Amino acid sequence: MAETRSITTPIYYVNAHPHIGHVYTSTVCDVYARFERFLGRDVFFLTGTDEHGQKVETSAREQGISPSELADRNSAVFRDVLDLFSISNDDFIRTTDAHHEQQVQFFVQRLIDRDAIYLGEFEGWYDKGQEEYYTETKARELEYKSPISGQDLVRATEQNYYFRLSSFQDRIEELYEEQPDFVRPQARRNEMLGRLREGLNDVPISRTNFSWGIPVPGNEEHVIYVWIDALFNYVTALGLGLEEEPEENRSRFWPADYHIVGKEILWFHSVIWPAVLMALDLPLPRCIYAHSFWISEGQKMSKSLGNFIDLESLEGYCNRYGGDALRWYLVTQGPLGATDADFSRQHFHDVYTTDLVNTIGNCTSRVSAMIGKYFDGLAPADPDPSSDGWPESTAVHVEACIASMEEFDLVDSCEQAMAIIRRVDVYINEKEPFKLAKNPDSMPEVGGILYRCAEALRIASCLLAAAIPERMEALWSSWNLDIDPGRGNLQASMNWGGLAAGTKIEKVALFPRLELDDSTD
Ligand code: ME8
Repeated sequence: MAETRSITTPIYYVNAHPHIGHVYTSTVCDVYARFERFLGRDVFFLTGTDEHGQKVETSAREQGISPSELADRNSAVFRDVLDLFSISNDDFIRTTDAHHEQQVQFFVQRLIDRDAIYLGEFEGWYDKGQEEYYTETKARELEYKSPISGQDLVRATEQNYYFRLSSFQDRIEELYEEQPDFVRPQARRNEMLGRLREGLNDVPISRTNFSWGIPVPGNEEHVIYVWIDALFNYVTALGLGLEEEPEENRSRFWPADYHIVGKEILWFHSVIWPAVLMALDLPLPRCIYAHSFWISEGQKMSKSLGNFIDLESLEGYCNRYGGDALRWYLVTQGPLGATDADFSRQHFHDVYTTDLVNTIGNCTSRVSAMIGKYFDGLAPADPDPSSDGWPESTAVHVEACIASMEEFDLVDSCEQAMAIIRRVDVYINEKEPFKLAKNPDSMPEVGGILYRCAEALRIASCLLAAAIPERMEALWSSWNLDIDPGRGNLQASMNWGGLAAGTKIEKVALFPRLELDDSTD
């Protein structure tokens, strides 16, 4: 049986339009999922939409439609985005899916039965936009304003169902202690630890001031807090909590390997969610990875500054540079670490030119042109395959590339593949096959050099296929390589010598050189 890997994005709110943030998180998950599938793993990649809550109810009212109409309409927009950006998710969950609603009620009932949820009175500082309560300490720190919308926090009292988060203090601290990689990156883990040490309070998990949500079982005046509803998507999509055996058994994908989220929703994922799972005796995910934010042209994105990277501007980049160029920029330059990343038109253009045009594009076209010129476009034989340590040095990068991907270090994983390509460039410059080819006696040597270059590029292309799938497929087709990530044989494809002598190597121009154009958005 193949090993499983499962990865999730947050499920996105349907009351806003998709933008770079959503495309980013979905793309990094997609790269991992594609790579792991190519490695032959049994992968489950989940994304979806978060459709309940007061904000959706209010927006729908303002637009004169029902909340479910609004949810249908905007959830479809998010689904279309996945196609547009070649996201290969295995499922798309909607929190309005009937099965999800039933399963959430099942879990909440179980939590009530176990006394992990109780009915009580609550007073606190409420962020209307985020539908989130803050403690006095936190509210004071925020100067009683929403960190997201800037609106005043309001004092609110409610009779609510509460989750006994306070009783999980020790277990959550132990979890952080025993699994230092439970929250990544490290700086975010430290932040969560700091907050944990302030002490955990019980959290309200129901609302009575609106109705667009899943009713609390047995007390329909209360709807389940949108965050609890939403977090459960990770297990309801896998069929957990269903009374009947689902058609497709996906329980093997729990616990998830990675929940990839933005830093603003880490607390829910790294403290509340594990406590809920503990209360249900369900296994915990392996890692909650919280990336930072994209800012734009040096500033926080905002509609009023005109630097908001919405779908339209992303499509502009795709149309001009190609979808893979956008993926490459997001993955290699994005905010996977603890600091925000700046999306700038100039930087995008520079990265495109340096990595894709000058490195991958130039090297592949150089090698195919020389094979065209000196060997009639047929891959030459290598008279001395072990020459210059190619099989070994490539294997080192392959291994490191795979190991980094497993650790969700996408930047290093891509870098390992790029290192192979850069070595090919250096090798050509050193060996100067174009000079050797002037002497007919040197042709076997030239053949060996070019074979090694093409073979190293073939291997690098397999490693890069998860990040830039469309262009790597174009390369495979020009070079008549029978590579199909769907066969899950990345390891085997990596063996040195996979390129057969005599293979037709056609010329390729993978990434056109472009001028910086101000009209991308
Ligand atoms: O929070 N840079 O949904 P949401 C990078 N429904 N990523 C960004 C970003 C930015 N500037 N802005 C947003 C919700 N994101 C809840 C989640 S999960 C059980 C419920 C990404 O539509 C990032 O992944 O506001 C962030 O966590 C997510 O979009 C928030 O999406």
